[in-house]
Amino acid sequence: MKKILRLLFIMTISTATTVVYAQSPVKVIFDTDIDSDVDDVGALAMLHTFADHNAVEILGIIVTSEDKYAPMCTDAINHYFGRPDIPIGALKGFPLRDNSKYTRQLSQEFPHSLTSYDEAEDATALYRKLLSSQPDSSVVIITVGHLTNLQNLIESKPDQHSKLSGLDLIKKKVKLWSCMGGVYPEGKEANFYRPDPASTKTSVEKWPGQVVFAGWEIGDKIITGGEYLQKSLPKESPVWRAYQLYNNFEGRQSWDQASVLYAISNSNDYWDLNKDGYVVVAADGSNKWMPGKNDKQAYLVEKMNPAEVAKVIDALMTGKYSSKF
Ligand SMILES: [Ca+2]
Repeated sequence: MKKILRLLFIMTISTATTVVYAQSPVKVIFDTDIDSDVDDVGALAMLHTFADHNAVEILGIIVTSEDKYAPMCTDAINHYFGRPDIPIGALKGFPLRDNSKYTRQLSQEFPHSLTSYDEAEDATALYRKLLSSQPDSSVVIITVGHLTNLQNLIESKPDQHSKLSGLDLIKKKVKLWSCMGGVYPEGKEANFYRPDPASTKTSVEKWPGQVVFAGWEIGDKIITGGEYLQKSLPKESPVWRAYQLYNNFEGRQSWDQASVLYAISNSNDYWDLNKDGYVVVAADGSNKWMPGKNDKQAYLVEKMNPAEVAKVIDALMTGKYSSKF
């Protein structure tokens, strides 16, 4: 009933104002290297806030990480936000490590269902299952880590979920790839070069649809997760706990949250888009924007003062929502 009232409220607002969400939620697959930095946790918290207000449907989460606790940490956050059934996929078949500042603790301190990394679904199979079950041109993929799993999707073959190749499945089902990666107009950024630069080259060069890059320089100026978050969230929140463990609320850059905000918000107030050109990725994962004709790629250009964007992101990370986002 609450959900219906919210929907009616949003629909009522939508007739009176111009900046509103589409009435149906954005269908999101979130591909994250949740382990090394804490902005992945902030980005996931934002998605749950959007989902609470029918602006997002989280179809699934792809964990692109070598951290043995990353899938359980993700599951714990989903449980906290009341979405314990979100499917989680992970890359399989390589040695795992344990050096995150927060994933082990979150998976030990907060309830979740997954009991091990291996229990997570195979990332490529999950990508294919999720995409094949959705309406055409309806899915937004947000990547905020390296691109190994996206490359595997692109190169995937027909399977029990779909007769289409990975590339054809993307062409049919995905309407936008929002990618936190690279530096614009040029530079070298971790999601692109570490640990799998070849996957960046493949993903960027073969991606058949629209992609918008949120470069390092965008999130780098947006500091969130400081005192405001510390005071706004209960200590029982895994988001609060992750930021405490990461740097005790000193504040942190918001690379990943920028990519989420761009993908979900209908507002043009935050950033401009540079659509004039395309990105070239070198073998070492460094990148350069080349002027020229390309109607599929764009990158975010600063528009609103980053301190103001930070307030918006901090609010969304702590569960506050208004239709103006
Ligand atoms: Ca990340």
